[in-house]
Amino acid sequence: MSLTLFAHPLSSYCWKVLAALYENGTPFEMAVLSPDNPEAGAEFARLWPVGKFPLLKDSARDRIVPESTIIIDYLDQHYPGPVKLIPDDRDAARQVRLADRFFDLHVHHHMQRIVNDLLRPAGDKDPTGVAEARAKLDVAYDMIEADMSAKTGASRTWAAGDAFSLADCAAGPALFYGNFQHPIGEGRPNTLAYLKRLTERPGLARAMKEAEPFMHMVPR
Ligand SMILES: N[C@@H](CCC(=O)N[C@@H](CS)C(=O)NCC(=O)O)C(=O)O
Repeated sequence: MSLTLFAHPLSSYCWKVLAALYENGTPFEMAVLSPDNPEAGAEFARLWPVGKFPLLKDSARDRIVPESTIIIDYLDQHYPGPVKLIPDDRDAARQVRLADRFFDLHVHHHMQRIVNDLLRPAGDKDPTGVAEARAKLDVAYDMIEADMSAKTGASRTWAAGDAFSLADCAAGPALFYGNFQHPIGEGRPNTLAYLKRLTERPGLARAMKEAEPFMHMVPR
C-alpha cells in the first residue's frame, strides 16, 4: 500500500482528509499518532517538524504531503476516484477553494480556539479570546445560513453548488465540532440541514464512526 496517513481518529482536520479518502474508496493505511504508537510519532516528527496533522506519505511517488487542503488536492490529481473533489474548470475550482478557505479559516480555526482554551490549565484561560471566537463563529454561521437558504435565492446542496467537493470535506468536521462547542442553533435551520447532509455522506459518516470510541475524550 503506497499511501500512509499520519493521523488521529478524533482529529477534525484528519476527518477532512478521511472524508475525501473514504468518498473515493482510496486505499491507504493510517499511522495513528498516539502514545501507544511511538514509532509513528517519531517518523511524523522527522517528516513534518511543525507537528500539524494529518500528513500524507506516498511511498510510490516518494512524496510527503502536509496540509489537509493540499493532501486532498494531491489525492484528486494522483489518486482520483468517482467523486471529483476539485473541478477541472478553473473558475469552478476557485469557488471550491474559496469555500474550503472559508470553512478552515472562519469556522474550523475559531472552533479550535475554543477547544484549545478548554485544554489550558485553570489560571491560564483566555476568556476574551474565546468570546471573540464565539462571535466570529456566529458571523460565519450566519453567512453559511444565507448561502444555504432558499429564501435568499442562494439555496444550494453543497458548499460550492450542486456537486460535493473539497469544500464539503472541509465543512463537515468544522461544522460538526463547531456545533459541538458553539451550537449552530435552531435559528439556522439550513445550516443544520447542511450539517446533516454532510454527516450522512459515506466519507464523513465513516470517519465519525471510527472516532466513536474516542469521542468521550473531546473536551467541552
Ligand atoms: N492547516 C492544517 C491544520 C491541521 C491542524 O490544526 N491539526 C491539528 C489536529 S486537528 C493538530 O495538528 N494539532 C496539534 C498541534 O497543533 O500541535 C491542515 O489543514 O492540515
